Amino acid sequence: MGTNMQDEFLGTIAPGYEDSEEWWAESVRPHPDAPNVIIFLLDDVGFGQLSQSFGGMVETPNIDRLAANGLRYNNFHTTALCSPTRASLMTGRNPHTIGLGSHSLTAMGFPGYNAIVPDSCKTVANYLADAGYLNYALGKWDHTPLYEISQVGPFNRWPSGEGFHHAYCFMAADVHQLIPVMWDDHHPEPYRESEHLDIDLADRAIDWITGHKSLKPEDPFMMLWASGSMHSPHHAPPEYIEKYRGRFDMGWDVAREQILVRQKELWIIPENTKLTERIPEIPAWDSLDDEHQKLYARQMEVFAAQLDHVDHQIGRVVDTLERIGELDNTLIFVTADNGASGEGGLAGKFNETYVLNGLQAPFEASMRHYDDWGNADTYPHYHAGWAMAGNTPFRYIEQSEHRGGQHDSLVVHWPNGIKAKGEIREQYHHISDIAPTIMEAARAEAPGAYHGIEQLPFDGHSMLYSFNEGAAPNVKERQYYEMFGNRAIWADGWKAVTLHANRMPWELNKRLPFEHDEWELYNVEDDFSESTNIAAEYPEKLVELQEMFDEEAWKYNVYPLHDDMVTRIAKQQDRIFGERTEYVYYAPGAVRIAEKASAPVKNKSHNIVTTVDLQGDEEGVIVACAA
Ligand SMILES: [Ca+2]
Repeated sequence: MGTNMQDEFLGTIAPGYEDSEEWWAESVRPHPDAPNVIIFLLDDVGFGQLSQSFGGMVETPNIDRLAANGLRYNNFHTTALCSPTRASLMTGRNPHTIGLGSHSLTAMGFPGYNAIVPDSCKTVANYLADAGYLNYALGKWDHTPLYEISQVGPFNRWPSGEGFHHAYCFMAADVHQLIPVMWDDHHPEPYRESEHLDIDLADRAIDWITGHKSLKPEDPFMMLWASGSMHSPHHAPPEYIEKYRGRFDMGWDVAREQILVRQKELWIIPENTKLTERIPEIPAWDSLDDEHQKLYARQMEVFAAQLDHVDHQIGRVVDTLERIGELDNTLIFVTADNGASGEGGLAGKFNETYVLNGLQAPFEASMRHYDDWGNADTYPHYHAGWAMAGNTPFRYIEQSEHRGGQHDSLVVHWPNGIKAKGEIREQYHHISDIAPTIMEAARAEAPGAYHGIEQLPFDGHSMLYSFNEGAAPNVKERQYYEMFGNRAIWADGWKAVTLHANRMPWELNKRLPFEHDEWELYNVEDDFSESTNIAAEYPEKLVELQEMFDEEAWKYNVYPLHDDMVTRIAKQQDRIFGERTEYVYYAPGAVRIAEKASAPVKNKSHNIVTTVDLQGDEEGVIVACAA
């Protein structure tokens, strides 16, 4: 790490050793007070779900313990989707600045959307590596273009290219938690069964942390611990599922009311916060018959079980830090990448891949999996009604730029750097603010140039000022948002927002001209939940904010807007393979070739030819195509 260049040799060299003088470059050392850093990043977890310390209904004693001994930020925002949030988290820039305005799956050949993070925007891990940190990535890594995910890379956009020295990851939006498909650094791990991937991730984190502090006790590390929980598939050990049996029979409407009460009791939301109206597309719980209520309650029981379980795994890592005396010197963040996900649609799904094909799973098909919901034979997602409840008190869900999609809970724990215990912070912050915060905590400067390439400054602002100054005013002045045409701008306590085409996340094919979108206006200073649209009362304010959005959109590569997601996905593959029509795969090396890196066979005629050398009694699949 960080050794100086040999061409600065300051000793002397003569033909003989006796007349020469040795000289050693000094290694770059981290600041003696630089903390370890761990980001526990959960997936698709709503503001009202992350922990009981934010009013959630699931037992999360370990996250609660960190909250009680640290800070809770109640005005923290993400990008409303996995890929952009994760890239913004790593780089400290707005997602469109770095080509990740949307998911890398839906990339387009424009600077805001090409899914190619420019070399002028290296990550906090890159910078910390040069400042003497060792960096570890675990779990979900979801912003590498899928066609670059194979043994032959390129690896610039893998964890290794983004500054992580070791990685044990699944390079996708989600993974089977019980039969995980993992990459061990650049190597595909053989298929295997797991008791639960979150256990493996905690085990690996504990191995790495204890090894690191045994071998280099003085050197800090940074770890991204990005569980696939609570993204679909919802998988949990049976004893955890059993624990939650019957706890959600009240349904999502009553759940929202109960969460709201707890949030107010905890002072997590202002006393005058109004519960937003139920999303009209989602049925009232009381309108459902017993059979539907039974299945949908079960879906939430499994979700709760998995959240409880991942909290336990976070606790194992935290306990290890405590055991080796590193907990006080570790800056810990716990948050999620976006609000709760409604991609389960209006029935939930025993198999998530329905949604990827724009389909709803028939209720009867899901009901057949009632007993095994959450085990290895299912790949389930819950009804969008539970996502709505998870985002209490906000409106809408993941992908929307209303607060339901992008307002997330954040816990920060760092006894050496934060005096307060259990306090709430209300300053407005964004996922791009975490990287600058880490740099400031590490007492490291973001470099003007990285390995000879000039760096753009962070778009984000460090949050460190607020650690010990609870009443400090906002340092952010404005923040734009855009996701699949959903747009918003926050500035000085106001927010203008539009849900493009009124599209729900389970409606993949819905399109509409952008000029038809209706913008709403909220005074979020007084109306925390965005419950009362006051666009008609303040038309000039709305225009002012729309113009500000336009200004930010040009500044940060948000244009052009394009809402045809199906075509965007398909064009990616056409572009990658061009005119190539023949693909030959050789045994034994051609393994783990992901769909986007393999021969494109969808929507086109094709032949598959294979040579099978049979010995006699073999059985098995020769070719399979899973939808
Ligand atoms: Ca997500």
